[in-house]
Amino acid sequence: MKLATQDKPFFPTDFKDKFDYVRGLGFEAFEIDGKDLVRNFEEVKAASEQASLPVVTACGGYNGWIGDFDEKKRENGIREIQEILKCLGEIGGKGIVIPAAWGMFSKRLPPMVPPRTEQEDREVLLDSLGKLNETAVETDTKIYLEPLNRYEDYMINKLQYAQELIKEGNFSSVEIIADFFHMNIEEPKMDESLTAVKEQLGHVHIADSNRFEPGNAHLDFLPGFEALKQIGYEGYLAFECRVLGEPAEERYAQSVTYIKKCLKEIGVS
Ligand code: LER
Ligand code: MN
Repeated sequence: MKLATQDKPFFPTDFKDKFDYVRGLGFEAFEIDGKDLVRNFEEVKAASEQASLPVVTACGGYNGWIGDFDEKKRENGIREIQEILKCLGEIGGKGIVIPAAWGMFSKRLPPMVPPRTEQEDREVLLDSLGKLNETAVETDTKIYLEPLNRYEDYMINKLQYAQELIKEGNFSSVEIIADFFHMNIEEPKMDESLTAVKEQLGHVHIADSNRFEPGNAHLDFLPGFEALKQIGYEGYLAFECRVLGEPAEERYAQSVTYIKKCLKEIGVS
């Protein structure tokens, strides 16, 4: 398992400096914002090569969700995700992380009742994923479908439901991304849930129980990491978190050390 990070406000802005800095922190790869990749493609490509830091995944950076209520926005989201996939494919990236719809609706917050039926939601998601699966095949990339917790999304909250959608659509290039922050809320036993989706698991996000850097709060990463080891997961653990306290640079470096220690404890380095 290898460590990757998303961008942070305290990283240098210039991509070459950013990637050197990220390497210096002990990461082996970068997860980029989709629009940063599309808008700065040549610069990102050159910097990634020079710093020997692969840009492996994209997350965010497009307008419109694959499960958007607004058809125009959904179409736009699909178009922009396709553009990001083309750029990722050109630099040897693995794929893009996409939830059904982040922050659009929650069944646990008023008004509680979404404007579509469950069956309609399912059809919309299958349609979007079908289109994106084709682009992923063409660009040799993957779509990493992300279950979010009940307050951030209402359509896909659990790994198992993402797995059902992938199987129903028979999508060869859609996989699951498991995010420890969301799993901590939605999965009764993270290790069992991870094991149950081992065939489809393609990517992982890590943060602690409070969405800040791993190691600052009360999430026990070991059972989940042990399950990942047991199922032979060899992909990335991408840090997706804010950083608590100052100086942020030091806190983040301590978090990398903490995760490496957890991996060592289960015999993975
Ligand atoms: C949002 O909480 C999240 O986990 C992101 O990865 C959204 O794609
Ligand atoms: Mn995530």
